[in-house]
Amino acid sequence: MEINQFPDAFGAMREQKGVNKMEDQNDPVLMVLRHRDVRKSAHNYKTFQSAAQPGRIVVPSEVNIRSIRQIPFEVDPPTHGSYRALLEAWFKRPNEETYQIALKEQLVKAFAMAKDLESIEVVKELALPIQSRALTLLLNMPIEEAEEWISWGTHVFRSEATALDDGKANSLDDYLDRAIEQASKDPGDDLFSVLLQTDFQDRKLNKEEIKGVLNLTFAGGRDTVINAITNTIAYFSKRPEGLQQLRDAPHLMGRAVEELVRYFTPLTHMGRVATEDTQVCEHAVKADTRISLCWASANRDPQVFENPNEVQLDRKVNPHVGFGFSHHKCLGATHARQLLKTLLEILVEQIDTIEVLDHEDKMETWGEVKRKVGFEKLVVKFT
Ligand code: EMZ
Repeated sequence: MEINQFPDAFGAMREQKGVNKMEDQNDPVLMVLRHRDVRKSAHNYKTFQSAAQPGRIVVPSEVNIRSIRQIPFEVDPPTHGSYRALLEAWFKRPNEETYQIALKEQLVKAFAMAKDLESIEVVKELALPIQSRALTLLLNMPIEEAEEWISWGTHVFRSEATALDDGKANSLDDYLDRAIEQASKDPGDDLFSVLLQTDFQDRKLNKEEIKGVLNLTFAGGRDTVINAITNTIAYFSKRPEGLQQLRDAPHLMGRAVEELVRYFTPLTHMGRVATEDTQVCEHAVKADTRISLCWASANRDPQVFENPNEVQLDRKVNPHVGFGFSHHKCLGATHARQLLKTLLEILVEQIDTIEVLDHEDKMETWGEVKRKVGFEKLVVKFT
């Protein structure tokens, strides 16, 4: 497989059946594959709920390693909307100029370091530190705080040894307890302190809720952002003309970000639990069983996207679902978009060539389907 290619793993199934049946820890999942069905089911929160047992809508399910309910992710309307309203302004801060300047400074530094090296392993030595340091901006914490987060590796619940690592889940939990304790003793202007002072339905947010928001903030945008950064670098290593296109027409940056998110779809799918016997795309779904909304498949649906397997950096009409759809659209999307835009700016302004020296694909298995989602490792030399 060419390094810059991320094949449409679901093509045949999407066309023939519209669904992919898979097993996850003895709890089956019916993956919904067509753009139209994915959007319809995402919108229908009454039949396909998010507020199930904490961890169950994630595939692979996290019910055995996490008891904290991630907020607002695992809450349904109308309460979902009330939580979201509390958080929205904070998560839109990446639109502010000061935020963008600070983010750019971080990336300039990271790439200056990378260019000085004979070679660098992008996943762990570049994308992970970029993701974690950028998160200090989103949380409004000192940049040094990122060192501990970097030490957790690319996923907070998964490790090389196991797909569901309760040791890691516990470390995150301990960290959140410590940080909340610290913020209540000595409040600052970070997200922990702000949440401790936030009113919700005529009371303060409680500790469970604050942990729920922060657990999601640490877990949700981690491997996804790391894959997006790594994949972008891999992609342009073989497509220098793409960078030239952006150099010549910098106004295309925004569209390019959307197109890369569509093409890579760093989060393959997200589950829902059926609240009643129902059906999707003529397939029966029993109450209390799971479906998943397969963003990766929907984003390659030829009914919606012309030449879906081609990256068109200037793609105009792009109703991708890479950040989800409807009520549960990604809260971190403003941050993620800004991060990817800044990455493209740096590649355009400061990098002439990206030479790949070694790589190993990161493959996911969903029933009979195997999907390349990113890289286990990607060793490159920048000039
Ligand atoms: C959950 C999920 C959220 C889950 C939008 O995605 O991301 C996964 O990486 C985490 O493991 O807990 O936060």
